[in-house]
Amino acid sequence: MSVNRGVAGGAGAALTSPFNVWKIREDFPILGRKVHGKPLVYLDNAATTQKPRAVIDAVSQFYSNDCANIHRGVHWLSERSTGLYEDARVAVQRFLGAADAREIIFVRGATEGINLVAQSYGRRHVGAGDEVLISAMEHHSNIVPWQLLCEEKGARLRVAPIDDRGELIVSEFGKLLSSRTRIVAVNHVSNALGTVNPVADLIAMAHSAGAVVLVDGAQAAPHLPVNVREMDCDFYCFSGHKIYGPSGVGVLYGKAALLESMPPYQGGGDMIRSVTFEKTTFNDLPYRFEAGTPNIAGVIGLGAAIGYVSRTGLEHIAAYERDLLDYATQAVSAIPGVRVIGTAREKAGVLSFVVDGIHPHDAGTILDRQGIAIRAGHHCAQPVMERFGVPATSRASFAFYNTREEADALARGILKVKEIFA
Ligand code: 7TS
Repeated sequence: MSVNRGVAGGAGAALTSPFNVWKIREDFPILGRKVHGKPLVYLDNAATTQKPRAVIDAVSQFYSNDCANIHRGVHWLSERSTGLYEDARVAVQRFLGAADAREIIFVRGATEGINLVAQSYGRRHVGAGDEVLISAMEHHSNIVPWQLLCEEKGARLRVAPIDDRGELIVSEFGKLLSSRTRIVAVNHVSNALGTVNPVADLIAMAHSAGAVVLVDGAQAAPHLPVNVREMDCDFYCFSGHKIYGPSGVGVLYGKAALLESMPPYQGGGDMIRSVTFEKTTFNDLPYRFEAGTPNIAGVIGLGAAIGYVSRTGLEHIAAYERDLLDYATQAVSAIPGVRVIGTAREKAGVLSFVVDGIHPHDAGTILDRQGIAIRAGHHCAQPVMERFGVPATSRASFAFYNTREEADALARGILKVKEIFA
């Protein structure tokens, strides 16, 4: 008996999945609520995901029972909270397949992870005439930090183009690599198009040119199995709130040797070994990059989220979501006047589209009245919109608690939008 069935319907989705989506939905209290009197159909998961009871309870439990600052107390409670915080680091290390927990830095989110690398590694290693290479499908947070760096250093930002499907043109990417390339920064999955990039190939190419590679995994970590050692990236980042964890917390993975060689990003408590007015020496990894009191409850909640998705298994999640995305894409693209933006062969999670003659904001508003939450806009990827000649798209983005019935509701909702504007 489910309170979180949302849109009523059969077990079509469950039949194609090794796990039971209806059972999973029961773990997410919010999925049972109504919006405008209609069952919530939450399809804005690329913006943020909903939280399972395990995460809500972990955060609540911390504040109810275990709250103390970490790494500094001699008292029992502080040891306890430090233990919970460091357990989460080990959970993330295993989740990413990293060699060492010292390679896991807790940050505010993907955005801060990228800024940390730009400001610490970048300012030390990028000089006048050097180049930073990104792709044309990056989120603004993987564009602007590199622009700031290049401006400061007199370096040049190069951009690898994408084709009409929204796939990176790998040969062009290769041509833009040279001995001047210091850093390559690419997303693993595009938030606006859903494209999955062939990151292992790109990394191998970049390494041959002598560049280090940061992979922005904000839209990948929740949807695909990630192994940073197999991929051989130098840096990988993601946000807690997009992987069913709390907001205000995220992860930067970096190879230990690189992190060891990097100057501090921010100064403050916990990142030092000793301080005098003459000289400060810095702490070991990972603490050197975690100045000040971190988001302790957030980190513990993220650990719970990692545990939750790991129990379900990213392989199962990926397979289920791929089937669901294919199903939704077919249903939506069958509607006359609908154009899907982003038709890469490898996609994850995201269905961006435009409806002829209807602004995405209007479409989004009418869908909202039916309880369907999507995002309309440029998705913080304005260059992608420009590439496809649209000011904005409507974007439905999926999680493993979404169902085929919800995809059907989206398609019906779009028909209603067309009816209203006819
Ligand atoms: N990189 C990608 C690929 C993203 O999709 C996002 C957020 C970020 C970085 C930044 O993440 P943050 O948690 O630090 O803000 N993307 C979106 C989105 O698509 N809709 O809202 C936020």
